[in-house]
Amino acid sequence: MLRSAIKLVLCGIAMVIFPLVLSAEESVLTGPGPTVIEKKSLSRIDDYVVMRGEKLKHGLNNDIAKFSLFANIEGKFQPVPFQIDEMNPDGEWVLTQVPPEAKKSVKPDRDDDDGNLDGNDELAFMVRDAGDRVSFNGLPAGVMSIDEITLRDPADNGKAWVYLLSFRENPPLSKKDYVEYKLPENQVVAKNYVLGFDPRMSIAPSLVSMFGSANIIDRMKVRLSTKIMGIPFGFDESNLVSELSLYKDGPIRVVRRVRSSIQFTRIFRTPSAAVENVYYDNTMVIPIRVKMPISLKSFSSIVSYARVRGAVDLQNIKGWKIRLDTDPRWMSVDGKMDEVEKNIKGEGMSWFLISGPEGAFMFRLVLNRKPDGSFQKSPIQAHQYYVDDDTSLDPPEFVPGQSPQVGWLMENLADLEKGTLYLFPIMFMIRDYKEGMEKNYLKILDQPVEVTVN
Ligand SMILES: [Ca+2]
Ligand SMILES: [Ca+2]
Ligand SMILES: [Ca+2]
Ligand SMILES: [Ca+2]
Repeated sequence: MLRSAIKLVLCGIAMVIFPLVLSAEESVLTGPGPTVIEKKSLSRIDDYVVMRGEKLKHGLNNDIAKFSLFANIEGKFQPVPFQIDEMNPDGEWVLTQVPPEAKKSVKPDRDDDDGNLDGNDELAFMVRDAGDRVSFNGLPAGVMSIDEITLRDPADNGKAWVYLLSFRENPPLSKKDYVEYKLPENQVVAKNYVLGFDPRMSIAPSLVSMFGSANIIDRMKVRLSTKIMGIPFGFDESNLVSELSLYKDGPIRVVRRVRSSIQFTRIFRTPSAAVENVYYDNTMVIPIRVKMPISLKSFSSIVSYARVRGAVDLQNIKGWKIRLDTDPRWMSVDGKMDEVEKNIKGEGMSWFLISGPEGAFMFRLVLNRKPDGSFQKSPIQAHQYYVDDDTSLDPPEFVPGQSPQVGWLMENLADLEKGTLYLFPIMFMIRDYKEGMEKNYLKILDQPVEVTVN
């Protein structure tokens, strides 16, 4: 008797509380309702979009925890995945997550405003999540500010919109998460790929699986050869001592920082430098900034030449094919060099594409622009490195042979001037690849979606 009375009371309380909880969220969405004033016409789906806070008209300097991004999709104004990443006053990423092995040695980064959206902080989202343009008759309940973000494709004038809303409290958020950083496995798990890192070489992946394929990578190879005062001298990626530092795992991207130094001899090691890798659901970006403290050119009597090979040594892709942007012919991966492969034209190569049954992997190297897209003058000349030969050893390597190895030889490093040089390796994992689809991925950098804010 007593037990059923308690049950009844509990049910009653639950029935009162549940609608309250639900309506707290719902009221936001059903406020003085948005009405569609222009349908989405943007057809791009592969791009990530990154916008600096300084563009905002209304939400600048609000608490990041109070924001949500909305879009009108299929007749519903709803939260979509996004993230806001802080940058400190020096323009460095503010990374807030500490891997277990670094708990003792590193502290989470903080921005100088400690959690507000300021001018150099970045809003990131995927272009496919944008929707129709809507109008508001006044602010929806609980919303403190609205920034209307218009996306425009400069190629065909297609348009779409997202809305950055800041709330008094408890912003409703999308539950979608496109990419995840799994510790302790040390793997980035994204929609189109899985990347894993070997603790012996945490700067570069030792596992790359696309759309569920076997591991296609042996290792990344970075091999420098130079002559200093007439004496040949070199190092390879095994001279890099790297350790995972901080990271940030959001719904749109994972940012992972690795600190590396070069161990030249048993005793001599350079100071460590940080490199961040950025992972989206279909794209990886490694924005590299090289600060040259001196002009190598003025030391040409000491450093007579310097060349670096940056390439991926692959495995498990027999039967796949490869092409370079500088030559329309496809090369066959079969462990042997044929006439096409021996005579392939790769002068000035800026990307290559590896295509197999699971999809395609496109690797692009940008040498002539700064992170903001503006032009950068660089003395570096790049051309192809390509060897498809199971019997051609290239130690140090985990899997003997080059099956195949493809990438760049970068020349004229001895002509580098004093100053900052930007390098921009970017990789795309293309689902259901058909010839020509790479054009959509080239547009991400070459004709970026324009972003304006009202
Ligand atoms: Ca900032
Ligand atoms: Ca900030
Ligand atoms: Ca071949
Ligand atoms: Ca190998």
